[in-house]
Amino acid sequence: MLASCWQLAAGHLYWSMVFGGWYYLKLDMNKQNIDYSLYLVTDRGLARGRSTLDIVTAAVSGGVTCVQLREKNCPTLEFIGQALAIKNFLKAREVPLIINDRLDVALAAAADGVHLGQNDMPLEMARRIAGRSMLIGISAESVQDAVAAEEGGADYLGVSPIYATPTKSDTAPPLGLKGLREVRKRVKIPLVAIGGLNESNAAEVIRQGADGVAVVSAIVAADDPGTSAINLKQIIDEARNP
Ligand code: TZP
Ligand code: MG
Repeated sequence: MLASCWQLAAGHLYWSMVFGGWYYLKLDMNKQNIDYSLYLVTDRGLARGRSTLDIVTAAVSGGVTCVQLREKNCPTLEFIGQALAIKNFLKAREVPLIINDRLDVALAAAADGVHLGQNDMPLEMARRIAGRSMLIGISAESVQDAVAAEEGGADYLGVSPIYATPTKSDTAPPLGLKGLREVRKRVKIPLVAIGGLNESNAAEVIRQGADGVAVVSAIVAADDPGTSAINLKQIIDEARNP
């Protein structure tokens, strides 16, 4: 009797370990399959009266592979409402939604990830709250930021700013291509370059080792965000596969 109880417990433990291992592997595989190549960051102030969902719709049909919803002055309820509507649109297209700054909003809207800056919630706390399956992206403004974020378990980096940009003025000094190359040498996790990027310089940041190009104004403020996304995607794809 005692022996069979023991066998039952051992069997249970065995299957929990097999299933648990498979589950964690699956989570990691999902996270490793993210395509960061053309990463859109929204900004309603630059959208020239067009809705964020309209911009996202055009941008995704043009080839945007990842969307970050960035709302700096928006009541929480409205932020969650936007996130849910955009998540609903992106889900069917298998494009991940990442929420800027607000882990609570990301969790409430079942977004795929959260993007945190150096003055936002610390990575370790965010990971504890968010769990393993949520993507956590960290803004790195130096090699030190990048190395610390990788060691702390970030899933990807936003390396910023590459060039000075009127879209965000409270940034560290621009890293330039040299700074980007240095970060690339020191970390293995995916990195997207951001700050002053557009059709004229997107190929260069890919050639310097970025996995993706993140843009705000080059798509959000464009006359035709869809065409802008098509052009950027083509430039990036060509630079990735020369
Ligand atoms: N983070 C670093 S630079 C930046 C952000 C959100 C703004 C980039 O905007 P743009 O218009 O693509 O230069
Ligand atoms: Mg932030």
